[in-house]
Amino acid sequence: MTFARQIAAVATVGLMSWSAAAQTTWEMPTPYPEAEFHTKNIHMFVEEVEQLTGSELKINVHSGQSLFKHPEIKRAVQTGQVPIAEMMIANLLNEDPIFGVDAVPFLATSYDEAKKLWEAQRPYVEQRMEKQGLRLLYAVPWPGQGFYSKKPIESLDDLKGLKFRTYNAVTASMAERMGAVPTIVEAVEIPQAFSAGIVDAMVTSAATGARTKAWDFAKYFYDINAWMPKNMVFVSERAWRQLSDAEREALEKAAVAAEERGWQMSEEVTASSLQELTDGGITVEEGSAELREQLREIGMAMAADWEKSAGEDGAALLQEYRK
Ligand code: PCA
Repeated sequence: MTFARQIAAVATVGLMSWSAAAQTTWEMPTPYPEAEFHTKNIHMFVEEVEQLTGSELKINVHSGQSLFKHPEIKRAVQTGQVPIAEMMIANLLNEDPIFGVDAVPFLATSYDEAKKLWEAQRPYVEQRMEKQGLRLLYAVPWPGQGFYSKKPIESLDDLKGLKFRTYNAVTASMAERMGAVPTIVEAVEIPQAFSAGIVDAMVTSAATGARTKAWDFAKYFYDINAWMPKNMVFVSERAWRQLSDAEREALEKAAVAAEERGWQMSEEVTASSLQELTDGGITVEEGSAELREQLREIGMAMAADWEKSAGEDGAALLQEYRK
């Protein structure tokens, strides 16, 4: 063996041992803060993936919009800037109504109903993601949605003209139908939006109310429990294909576990967050019969609009859900 060949051989062996030990490190953005249960669940998911792959696949979580803003996240995955991310599914409603069925008020208001709705929705979401080079891993719901406000809300009259924090196009449309003035504000920006006087009321869950210390800027929580929107964790198909079979299996296994665990966490966090709100000094109410009736009417109008826009797939999805 010539000296040059020897060097080449050593280099090859070096490369081989390097690639055998090669680690893939993924960066993963989420819009939501570290303290939120969705993010805690993601950390457990990531740990399980690392453990199942013997640390071959590592995922660094970037919470609270620190890497990408919520509206940029899907594109960041599609364009290969990051291989994996979390976002709210219903934020894609403008792209396709199928993504927003879990934001239709009063369609699914318990965990059992939400689960049934997800079983009916899932294949359509997967299929639409697939067409865009994306792969769904798992989805987890937020606790039921309600309204926070500085002043008491007896009926929609009290919401007229109120500057109202919403988080996507569906909630903005709902706020408009209620006579309020919507402004989209991301969860991590809620406290500043209130202290800057940009909003005086908001829609969100007990969980996000507790995480943002809503008692610092609101007095009432109307626990309407009108819908349970979901977050999803998804990967780019291209990044997926670059993984080994073992790594893909690990991701799939950890995703199944994360989905199951996440649904449980969501339910548990509902109760503990309501307690935190009360302890913080928030008055938690179901809302007056008048308010609930008015909201139900708005919900029915929104459901009808959704059905109209969602076409055949929407009808099939609802039929499956109601079976
Ligand atoms: N928290 C998130 C989405 C829904 C929720 O409960 C938010 O308010 O942005």
